[in-house]
Amino acid sequence: RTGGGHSGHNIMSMTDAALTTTVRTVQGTCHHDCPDSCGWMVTVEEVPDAAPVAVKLRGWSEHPYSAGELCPKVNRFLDRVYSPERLLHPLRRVGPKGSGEFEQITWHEALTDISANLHRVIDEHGAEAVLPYSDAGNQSLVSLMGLSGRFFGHMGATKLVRAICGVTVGAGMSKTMGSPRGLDPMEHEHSKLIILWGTNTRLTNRHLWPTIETARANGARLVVIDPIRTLTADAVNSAVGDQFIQPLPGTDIAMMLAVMHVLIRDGLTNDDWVADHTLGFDELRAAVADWTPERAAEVCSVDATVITQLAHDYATIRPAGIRTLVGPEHHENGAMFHRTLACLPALTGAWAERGGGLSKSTGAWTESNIDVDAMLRPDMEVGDARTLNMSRLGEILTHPHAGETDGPGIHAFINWNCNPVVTTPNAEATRRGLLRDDLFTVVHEQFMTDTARYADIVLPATTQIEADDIVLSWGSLHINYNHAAIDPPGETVNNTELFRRLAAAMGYTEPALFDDDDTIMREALPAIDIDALRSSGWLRADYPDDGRPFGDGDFDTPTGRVHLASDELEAMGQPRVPTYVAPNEGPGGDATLVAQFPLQLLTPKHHARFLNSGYSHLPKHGPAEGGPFVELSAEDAAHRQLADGDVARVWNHRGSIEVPVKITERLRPGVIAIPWGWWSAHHSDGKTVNALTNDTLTEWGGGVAFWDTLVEVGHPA
Ligand SMILES: Nc1nc2c(c(=O)[nH]1)N[C@H]1C(S)=C(S)[C@@H](COP(=O)(O)OP(=O)(O)OC[C@H]3O[C@@H](n4cnc5c(=O)[nH]c(N)nc54)[C@H](O)[C@@H]3O)O[C@H]1N2
Ligand SMILES: Nc1nc2c(c(=O)[nH]1)N[C@H]1C(S)=C(S)[C@@H](COP(=O)(O)OP(=O)(O)OC[C@H]3O[C@@H](n4cnc5c(=O)[nH]c(N)nc54)[C@H](O)[C@@H]3O)O[C@H]1N2
Ligand code: SF4
Ligand SMILES: [Mo]
Repeated sequence: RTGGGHSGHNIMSMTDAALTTTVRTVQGTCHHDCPDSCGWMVTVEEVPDAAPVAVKLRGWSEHPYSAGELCPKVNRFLDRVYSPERLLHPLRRVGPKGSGEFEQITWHEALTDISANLHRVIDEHGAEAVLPYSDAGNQSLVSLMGLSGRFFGHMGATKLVRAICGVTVGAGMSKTMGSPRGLDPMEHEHSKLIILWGTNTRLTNRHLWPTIETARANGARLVVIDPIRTLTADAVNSAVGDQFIQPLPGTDIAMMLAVMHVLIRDGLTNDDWVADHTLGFDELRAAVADWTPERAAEVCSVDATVITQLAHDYATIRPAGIRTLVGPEHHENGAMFHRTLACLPALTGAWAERGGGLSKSTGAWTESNIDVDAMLRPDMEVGDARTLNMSRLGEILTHPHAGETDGPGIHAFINWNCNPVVTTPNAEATRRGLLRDDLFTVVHEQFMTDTARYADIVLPATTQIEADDIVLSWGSLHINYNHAAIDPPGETVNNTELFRRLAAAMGYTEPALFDDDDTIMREALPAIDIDALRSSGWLRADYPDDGRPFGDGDFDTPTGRVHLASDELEAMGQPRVPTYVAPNEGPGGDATLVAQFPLQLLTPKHHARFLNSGYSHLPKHGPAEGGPFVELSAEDAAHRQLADGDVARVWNHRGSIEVPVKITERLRPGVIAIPWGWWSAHHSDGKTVNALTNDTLTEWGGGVAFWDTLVEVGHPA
């Protein structure tokens, strides 16, 4: 299925005979690392002899998912495009690292400097001393996966594990179901019970909310499970039987084990379905035998009666759909969270009914269209370069061997498409690393971010309305086109042009390093008619017509069954069956740490006007949200003689920051929260929340435990 034959370039009107202003609308798609991938329409005005100007950017009413609505961040996207703060030219550092003092240089000077430094580093330390570092700042296909893999593979640079977001969800779920394929979230329209388990839909995935509301209008009940009483939890209406359940962070697996205990104990499992489509039921039954609701209650701090009721509701209100997204993977046991969650629909046979099952990222459906090898060209890699995990950046940059490897330390850091000083855990270690005199740093950015301030060379990047691309959604089944609406301003280039220029400067000659964007799209999506996509604006990835991805009970594991017990996990040294292991940095974890730092810190996405770290610096975004603060319960505040508005110090063994206090009823005692996304300049002491967060990796899947962070709070010294 495709869109309504909408042309990307409609001449709308010709006005004013004297000036001949041409007005046209250009269809595009939001590139942000957000599940919604909204369609938009840009209005562009042209007068002769001047560059076209985008005058309006609004939701595209014909987009099947976003249906004409954007969000408080992107409604003001043109302020971002035309911001006076926008980087438009290459810059060279003239002050100390981090000072933000730069001079403008030409592209030729920048490329000469970069290639000289890269050749020097490679000669002195080997190519693995070069660390490419990027994420999904622009998650469009060409921007995200374009030529960078080929360029650094050909160089033999260290390879980056890009698993800070979402990968662990899939890794966990795959161990149970054989792949990360789940329910299309729009199928929740057919659910009669919807459990939002660790996702803040109304904030982070707002275009799914109408689907949830439709289901509720048809009588569906809503359960929200989150350690924070979020905006989404505020939608719970207990008068109609909705429920908000507030476990301690990192403890949900215990609750899931107790839910399974009750399902089995009270005869609520679908025994025929379990017999036909699962493997290891007896082992699972033994594993949950001791997990009474009373035992789980002690771990999660949720009443045993609530857990028992949840199990009964889950089995009896049907179809029952569980929705999760990324939040819960950010724990030391993050992969096991999703592996265990995926066992629940198997015990009740929820997959058999339309609207039943488990939805998460839809990436596995949309991205299955990508020919990854054609795009990344692993055949062009030289040597057998090591891989390093992006979430360990602080350790990598400060360690003489870049961490637990015997390879070289990092001497060149090439960063684009992300802002790690603000977004990676244990950020002060990253900052210390970036201050090293023997590290050469290049940042390709739209703005002078906290990370760019540490660069030796800053290169200017385009925005989404300045280059064609394709956006494969991870929140719906849509694959969307993005037409460039205006020319790249100043000397900005998109991510692929950056690597074409770098390849030429390095003296590389392999033709595949110079493919144009159109060629890359066609190579990457061989089964998709790119020309048709260009004119329709969107198409929908293949998905079963009856809405039930596993309606016939045939799963993606080698056995075709749901693995309640897993040989594969055992071979990895992990528990065969769902098991609760308390996070080291959490209640029930390291007793010394708990005694020193008794509070659990969450640092969530919180502000409607922010998208990760990308908007807090803009005048209509940051100031309108006030500023950073620490939220804590009245009980925790009183215990520390802190009152609303006081400046508090929040600290642990990694760092310390100062923020104003906000007393809240959204959090239970023992749990505090600081919103994330603010930059150093917004904090009085020049640090951000990630100065405090835990960079321990998840047990498998390569994710990171941001949200197992213990702290203490008090008055500043
Ligand atoms: N407005 C806005 N929207 C965004 C973003 C943004 O910055 N701003 N960022 C985008 C990105 S990159 C992503 S990945 C998505 C993420 O989308 P979500 O996964 O929905 O959002 P998160 O805030 O990461 O986490 C969701 C919830 O998980 C909860 N949580 C944390 N630990 C636990 C736990 O142990 N158990 C349970 N049950 N819940 C837990 C948090 O309190 C939070 O409310 O949002 C995207 N959308
Ligand atoms: N404490 C805490 N930390 C977190 C999280 C949390 O919830 N709490 N969430 C984590 C999650 S889920 C994620 S996904 C990460 C996000 O971490 P990042 O990916 O670092 O976050 P963004 O703010 O989305 O960074 C996007 C940057 O890319 C730039 N950019 C946009 N488009 C382009 C382009 O086309 N080219 C180039 N070169 N640059 C471009 C933007 O200007 C912006 O500065 O943060 C993680 N960090
Ligand atoms: S940030 Fe998300 S909600 Fe906002 S326009 Fe982009 S895709 Fe839509
Ligand atoms: Mo993310």
